[in-house]
Amino acid sequence: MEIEKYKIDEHNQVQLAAHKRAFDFIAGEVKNTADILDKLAAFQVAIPSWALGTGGTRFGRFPGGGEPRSLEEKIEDIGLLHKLNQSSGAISLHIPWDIPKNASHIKALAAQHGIRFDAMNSNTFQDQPGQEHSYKFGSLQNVKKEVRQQAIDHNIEVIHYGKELGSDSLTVWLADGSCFPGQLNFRQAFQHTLSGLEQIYKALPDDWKMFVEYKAFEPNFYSTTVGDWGQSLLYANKLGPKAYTLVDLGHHHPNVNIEQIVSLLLMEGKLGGFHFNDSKYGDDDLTVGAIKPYQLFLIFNELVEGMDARGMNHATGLGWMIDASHNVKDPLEDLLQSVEAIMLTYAQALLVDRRKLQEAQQNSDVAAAQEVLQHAFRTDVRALVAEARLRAGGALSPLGIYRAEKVREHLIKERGLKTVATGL
Ligand code: PSV
Ligand code: MN
Repeated sequence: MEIEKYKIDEHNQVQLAAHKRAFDFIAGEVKNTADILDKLAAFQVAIPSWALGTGGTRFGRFPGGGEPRSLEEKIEDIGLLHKLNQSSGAISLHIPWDIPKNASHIKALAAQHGIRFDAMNSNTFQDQPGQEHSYKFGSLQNVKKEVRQQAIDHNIEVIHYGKELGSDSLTVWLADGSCFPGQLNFRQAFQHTLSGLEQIYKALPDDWKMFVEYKAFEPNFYSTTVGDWGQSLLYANKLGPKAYTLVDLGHHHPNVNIEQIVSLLLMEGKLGGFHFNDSKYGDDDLTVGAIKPYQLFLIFNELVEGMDARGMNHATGLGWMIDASHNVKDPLEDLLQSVEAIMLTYAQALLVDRRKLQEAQQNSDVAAAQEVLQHAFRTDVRALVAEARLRAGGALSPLGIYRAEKVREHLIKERGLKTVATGL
């Protein structure tokens, strides 16, 4: 479904006066408004192709209808999100859920919507129909050479699809690990995995990056072969300069200090990709910022500080992606909320008075340091983010238009109530 630009303008018109009042106020408060608006406009978050359908749990799935039936329809959905918020100009594909049968057609369609191809994701955590060897006991770590080879070949095939689409990175997330003590020889599992990753790394084009994503647990519940940032960094360091660690917010044990991890990985030049979501207990796939907005702010604060220290471009220096798909919301509404939460938190991180913070740190003035951070976190930046969207041609209230224009109802009419998108 398409929302014409004039419709967006009409909706914006109704809210313009109130928005202007709020924007003038914040612009008067903030020193570097123009710079912040430019940075917000440049910042794009990739939407994963598997988040456009309703996610499920192992107990059930309750699809809301109108889900995209093909890769083309997924791109159309992201096109709609991007048109409204002007910050979702990228898609991250999962193979084999989204094999592009006609790459040039898919590429042209994405370009039409202003969407580029972000990291490609391989999948060796499920068995596909007709697949020769099972991944039940792992993929790259598997004790059987033929299983390992199959997983290597699959990743190389994913690179091939990515090259056709103009992507420049591969994310490898392995579900490999063990469920019971004694099931695995940890060193052998590590060595097998490393040698598989080395084969994949060799097939990587020169200008590509490889992201090694870690996860504390699930689907394995005793050990995970790439279980934390230390293990991921170990692989990335051994692989070489094109290999990086990827941080997914949902992949840590409770209360881990993720902002410190991010800071040190950036210092080492080894943070490559980032997956946004939120959680209360584990890998809960909840909307970004829905549970722990202050933690997200502290992480963003380190991202901005660490990237600036290395002279990195915020928009292009890391692969930014949402990685969530929950089972009770309209997925497109959920994604609009997630992107909004990311943009708000990024804006707050840009507000942090770095000079004052550094001064407080050098003086070990703990209270002053806290004041600096919480001042930025408690600033209402909604009008700043809305202004950046408005200037880029987007909507003052993306979710408001989505509802007013009854997008889901239209999608159900167009695609049917019983459609099920590929993905989890
Ligand atoms: C695994 O939990 C993960 O975070 C990886 O990024 C996967 O590619 C994605 O979720 C979807 O399964
Ligand atoms: Mn992830």
